[in-house]
Amino acid sequence: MNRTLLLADLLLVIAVSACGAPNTSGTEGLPDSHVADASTSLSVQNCTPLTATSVLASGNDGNGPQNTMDDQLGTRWSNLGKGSWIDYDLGSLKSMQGVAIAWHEGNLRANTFTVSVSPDGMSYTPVYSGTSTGTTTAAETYTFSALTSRRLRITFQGNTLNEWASIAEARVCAGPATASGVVWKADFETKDRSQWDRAQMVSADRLAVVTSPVRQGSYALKATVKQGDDPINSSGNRNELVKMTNEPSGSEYYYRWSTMFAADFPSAKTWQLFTQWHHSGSSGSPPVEFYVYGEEVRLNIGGSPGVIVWKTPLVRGKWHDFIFHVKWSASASVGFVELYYDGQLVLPKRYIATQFSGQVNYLKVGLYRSDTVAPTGVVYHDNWMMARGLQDVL
Ligand SMILES: [Ca+2]
Ligand SMILES: [Ca+2]
Repeated sequence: MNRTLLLADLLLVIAVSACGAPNTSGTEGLPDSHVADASTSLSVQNCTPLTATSVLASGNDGNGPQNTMDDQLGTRWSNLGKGSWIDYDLGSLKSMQGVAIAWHEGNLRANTFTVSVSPDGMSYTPVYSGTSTGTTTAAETYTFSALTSRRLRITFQGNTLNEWASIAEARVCAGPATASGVVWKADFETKDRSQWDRAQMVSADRLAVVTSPVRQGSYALKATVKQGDDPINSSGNRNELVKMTNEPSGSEYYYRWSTMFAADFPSAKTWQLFTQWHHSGSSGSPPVEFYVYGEEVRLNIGGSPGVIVWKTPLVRGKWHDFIFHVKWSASASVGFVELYYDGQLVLPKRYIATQFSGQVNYLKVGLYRSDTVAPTGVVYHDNWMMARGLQDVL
């Protein structure tokens, strides 16, 4: 009797193990007849697969994450535990709109999971959550709204049989080709201000094209403001270049530029704008303002009072790279802003009104500040570009 029970126990253990029961060590089960033949290769439907340049996972049981990129359904990545993740790097920003996943033993258990994406490996945005059908070992395609990003992470939240995260193959699915094209460039390599529509300056030395420092090429802009500089008989002191961008309502653009604040840039508890999109009307604060206040760099959207959507400590004496993505609209549910600063996504897409109703905007770059600031202010600008696609400004 004892012997029979022992044998039954042993058989149970083998059976459970073969189906991939949870255990606290070792690998997930054994290869068995449920699994696709090792020679079965991946095919995906409703997905144009992108090739990842590398893959990482939160851990593995000896079945490493590379096994999800070998085209073979008989090899897999496995890791025990809810919260296990696998993360594909596409090597650069790409348009994507889904992920195809062939789950190990996907015909025996339904897997609950989430998908998130990241442009930089630091900030992740969830884009999908759901459960596999549990009816097939073939790849299933899960779609989300098209977006541009670099990394895609699948996070396992459990399945109907156990807590093994096991994926035979996975591919990020390409999104539709995104708009591209450079609309305008102002890198000062013409050695003058001719890439801009006009200048508001008290004298030519206030908006000088210089050979040092430069961020790109051989020339950059040095903008200087001294107390009392008021070339347009308006509020504040300024010397600014103007580009009549006149972005239509509903349009979407990427802007790239680099700015350096001089080592002696004034510290003042008031506004010192270095880039602004001014509304076509003449009065009131502009809808988009990049400015220094005290020892902070800030981005304010919506005029006065508006909303400070981003700020960072002011760092003088080095170039800072901006990539600013905007959908222009007077509607807070349509317009948005997104900002990369020094190569990092610092402001994920935030919906907000970026125009005033019935008005368009134009770009002003240089230095415009409160007339209460006494010390001379110097700021450098270079490498301006306005384009339709993120790939254009990278
Ligand atoms: Ca595989
Ligand atoms: Ca340049």
